[in-house]
Amino acid sequence: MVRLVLVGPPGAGKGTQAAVLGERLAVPHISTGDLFRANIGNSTPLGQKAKSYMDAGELVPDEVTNEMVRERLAEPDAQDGFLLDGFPRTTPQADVLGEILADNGMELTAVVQFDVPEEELVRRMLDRGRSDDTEDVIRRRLAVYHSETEPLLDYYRAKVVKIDALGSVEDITDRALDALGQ
Ligand code: B4P
Repeated sequence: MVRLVLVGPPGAGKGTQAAVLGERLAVPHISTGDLFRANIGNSTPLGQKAKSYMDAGELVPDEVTNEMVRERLAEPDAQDGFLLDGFPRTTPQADVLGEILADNGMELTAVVQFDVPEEELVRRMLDRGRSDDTEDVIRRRLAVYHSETEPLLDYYRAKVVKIDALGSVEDITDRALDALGQ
């Protein structure tokens, strides 16, 4: 049973790997980006709040994000492990995750850091072509990653497992499983 957090810049392939790793490790893949996009697709109040931030390459405010994750982690399938993809993205979010885990007597197994050069990130996102993958928005998301999310690598330093996330999807999965001893 594992409780993992994936951290990496936008376009690093967190969502791609999380889908595979979740299956291989038999834990639910919980993606805040996917949860927001599902809410936007269903025009829920939460989706309406998230949309303008995502379109601008900004983070959705912590109070909205934290509550959504708190509810998702309370569901039965998350009690025996999970893989968090895209959360936490700020140190206040990491504090909230710490509280949720402590309240339930849980601990993180590891934080997997995806290492990819910036020019490759931009190339992948432009190829992906999601609505928030325009050049200006990508630049803003990268800047937000450096200022808001990168500090998590220091916050979690004892738990960080860094993997080279360049190469085929299969090779990266193998590297991640190896690094995690799975
Ligand atoms: P996310 O949905 O988390 O998206 P991402 O970081 O851009 O992408 P990811 O790293 O998952 O890359 P992917 O696998 O798709 O976030 C979107 C937005 O949601 C944020 O900007 C923010 O506004 C909001 N949000 C989410 N979480 C939040 C939070 N906690 N707090 C506040 N706001 C939050 O891969 C990228 C592309 O590369 C794909 O096309 C893929 O096919 C390709 N690819 C993958 N692996 C590859 C490989 N090995 N080689 C070549 N291409 C590869």
